[in-house]
Amino acid sequence: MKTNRRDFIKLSSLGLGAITLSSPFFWMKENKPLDDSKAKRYPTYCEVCFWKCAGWVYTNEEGKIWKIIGNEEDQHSNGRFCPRGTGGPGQYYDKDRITQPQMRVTKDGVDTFEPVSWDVALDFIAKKLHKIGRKYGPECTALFSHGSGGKFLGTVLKAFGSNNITAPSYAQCRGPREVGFFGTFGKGVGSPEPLDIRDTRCLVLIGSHLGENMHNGQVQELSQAIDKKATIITVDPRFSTVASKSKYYLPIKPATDIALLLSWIHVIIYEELYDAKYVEKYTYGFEQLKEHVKTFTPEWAYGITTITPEVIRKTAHEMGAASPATIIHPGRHVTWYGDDTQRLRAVAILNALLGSWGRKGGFYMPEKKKMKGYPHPPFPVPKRTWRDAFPGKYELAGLALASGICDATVPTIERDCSFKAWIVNGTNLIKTLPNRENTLKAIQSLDLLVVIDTMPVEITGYADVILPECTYLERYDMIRTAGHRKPAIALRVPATEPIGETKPDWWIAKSLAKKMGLERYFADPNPADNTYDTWIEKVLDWQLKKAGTSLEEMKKIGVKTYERKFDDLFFLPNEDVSFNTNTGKIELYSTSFAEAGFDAMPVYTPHPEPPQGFYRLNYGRAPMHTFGRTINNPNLNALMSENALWVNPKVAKAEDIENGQYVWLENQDGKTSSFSIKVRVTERIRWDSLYMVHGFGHDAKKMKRAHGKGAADSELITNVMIDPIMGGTGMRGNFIKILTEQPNKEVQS
Ligand SMILES: Nc1nc2c(c(=O)[nH]1)N[C@H]1C(S)=C(S)[C@@H](COP(=O)(O)OP(=O)(O)OC[C@H]3O[C@@H](n4cnc5c(=O)[nH]c(N)nc54)[C@H](O)[C@@H]3O)O[C@H]1N2
Ligand SMILES: Nc1nc2c(c(=O)[nH]1)N[C@H]1C(S)=C(S)[C@@H](COP(=O)(O)OP(=O)(O)OC[C@H]3O[C@@H](n4cnc5c(=O)[nH]c(N)nc54)[C@H](O)[C@@H]3O)O[C@H]1N2
Ligand code: SF4
Ligand SMILES: [Mo]
Repeated sequence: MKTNRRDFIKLSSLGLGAITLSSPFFWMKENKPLDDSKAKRYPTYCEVCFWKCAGWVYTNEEGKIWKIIGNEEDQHSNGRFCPRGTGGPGQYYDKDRITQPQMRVTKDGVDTFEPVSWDVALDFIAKKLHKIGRKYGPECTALFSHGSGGKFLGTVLKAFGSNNITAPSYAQCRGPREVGFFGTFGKGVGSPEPLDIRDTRCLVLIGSHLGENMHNGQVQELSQAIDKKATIITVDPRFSTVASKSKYYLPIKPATDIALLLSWIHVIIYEELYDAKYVEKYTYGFEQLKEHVKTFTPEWAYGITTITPEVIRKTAHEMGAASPATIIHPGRHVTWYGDDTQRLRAVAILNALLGSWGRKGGFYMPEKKKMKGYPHPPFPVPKRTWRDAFPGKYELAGLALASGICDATVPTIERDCSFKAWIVNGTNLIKTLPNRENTLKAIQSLDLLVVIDTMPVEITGYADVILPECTYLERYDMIRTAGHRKPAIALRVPATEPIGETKPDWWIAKSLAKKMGLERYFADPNPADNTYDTWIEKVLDWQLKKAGTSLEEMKKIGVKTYERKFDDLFFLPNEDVSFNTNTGKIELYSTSFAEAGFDAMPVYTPHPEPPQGFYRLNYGRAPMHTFGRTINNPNLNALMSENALWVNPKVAKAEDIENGQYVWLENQDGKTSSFSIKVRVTERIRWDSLYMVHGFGHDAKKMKRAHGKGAADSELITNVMIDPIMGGTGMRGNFIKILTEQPNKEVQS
């Protein structure tokens, strides 16, 4: 049997996933089968991040999880898991997991959690939701969900009469990108990003720190592109891993990217480096754009960005020479400074000028397999949605805003609809939403907070009811259908029994629906056999049969890849293409933005600079962790147990601090970090910023391995720069100073 260890190390040797696995994880050693041929394998897709790589979970003769590897058929993983995915089963083995439903009770005037049965917990939730529904309307309930199970709970909420369903992956992540690209191409980017990186000849990364951001297929393609000598241009105030692999590294002054992008557009237009035929055939507003960028010369941008005119011109020429096989990467976490939709418009415009949308080595047109949903009665039509809380605002937002629903939960005199109940599934809003004080204020005004999680994370501490979900290794889930070069589906089945009282989301949702009198929305394809616990198998089998396969077949293959319906991965030469915009063209001048009262073409506006003694708070990813969700995973914690504060040597000198010293942080609003963080003195960060990996500094005490380790960026993000176009929460306008003494000693435990 083949393991993926060789491939895993091969990736690492490029330095992109800068991590080595010195010895296999403990369960891989302990649970190795005596006879490998007796091992069983179960198809899954990984839930450690949102790339959702398909793979195989192997169990030994006793049914214990031995290892997890990629599925060779899968376009997301190409048969190889990233370090986080390989260590994913650590989540299953984590002794700190929540294993039983719990309810908040008051004993002797003190709130505490009491273990309860599922029956009691669901009964309480159902009654409370109905009470809230009768009093305020079902629209006053919301579901926050990030991860696979949201679909089932979403059905409960919609059946109840609310469509306030939201994920932080929009307004805290990729929302501005989707709106910026939609305003240009009439189509968002989507996930996985349809980038033909393996065949690109020039890749421009603007803050996308691929290699630390470990989205698997993309990192693999980046390795291929590097091997094929593609030009990599990295723009980042921090010398990221990929910056070290780049031909050009542009250490931009933070918050000035729009100026750089505009001057690149200037050079590409005025030095005629653009794809003239493509621009002529497919785009609208070229002359307006040309006029708009007339004065945005590299000399103008130099004064703003600190990138020299020579480098700006040279890199623009590289992009032009490789066109159309040039990708200006659209990034993913793009909620930086509040003008992010416009920055992403500029990125989209550059791609359009270089003719890379719909072209080999640029953006391909993904195809998705549509699965038929099992029929259910129509959902009631809600009388209100989250949008009613924001009249005339964020109208271009395509999805509900997690931060918006949070804001609208805090009662104000003007607002007649506040949210009264939240169901929070697989998102740790305390560490995820900016401005924690505001999140807590919202939570305090709720009548009901239900949290469904696998771990006792921060948000569980505020819940009225905590429901323990089993991990992805112990459950069935929806079919994964994300689009790719070819349409494909992937199946997840349980590889082992759920531990304790943990249950899968589908079961939780269906059981809650039953308690609420809404079970008809979870109809059984074969009620005669009366087996509640196999409902999901029956539904999946029904769906899969409609898609030309079956549950039985999918258990054997895990992934099924279909041929494309149309040969339209890329535009054909001279093909007539109609875009889903007002003009039917790629809009360099966005008519929809203009109609909505926004700039039709991006403009640069200066952002505040750190005051004396303060530095800009910058944050990002580490290859072996996903946000805060993996910090307590015994495997991944062993690879990195705390984050460090990246400090430029000049700053270290000025602040009189040294490498390895622990410090505390205080932001512009006087908010201090709860825990200390270790200093890492390095030239790899500009002197105007300090950098840390997001996700650390857990204050939840029950997460024993993670508690108190490192500092939390989210605690220090109190200034939120909201994007007026779509409500994204810009989080990089916070300034911090270094404290060598522990602040607020008396309140620390
Ligand atoms: N300060 C700051 N804030 C950020 C970011 C940042 O970099 N810095 N990044 C932003 C971005 S890009 C995003 S996408 C969001 C992500 O935000 P979140 O999705 O909230 O990320 P996590 O903090 O990892 O929370 C995931 C939660 O899901 C739980 N979980 C894991 N597996 C399962 C499961 O199978 N079932 C259930 N029910 N729960 C599970 C974990 O225990 C954890 O509590 O955060 C955004 N917010
Ligand atoms: N290992 C791992 N991989 C992940 C995740 C994870 O948690 N762990 N999360 C996934 C998710 S949901 C997302 S959204 C992505 C996020 O990954 P990306 O989209 O790549 O994230 P960003 O936060 O945009 O990028 C962080 C980089 O931006 C740089 N930066 C900061 N300020 C500026 C600036 O003003 N200008 C420029 N040009 N650069 C700047 C930082 O120095 C850092 O290198 O990662 C995904 N991949
Ligand atoms: S990229 Fe890694 S963590 Fe994310 S789904 Fe794939 S294997 Fe899992
Ligand atoms: Mo994200």
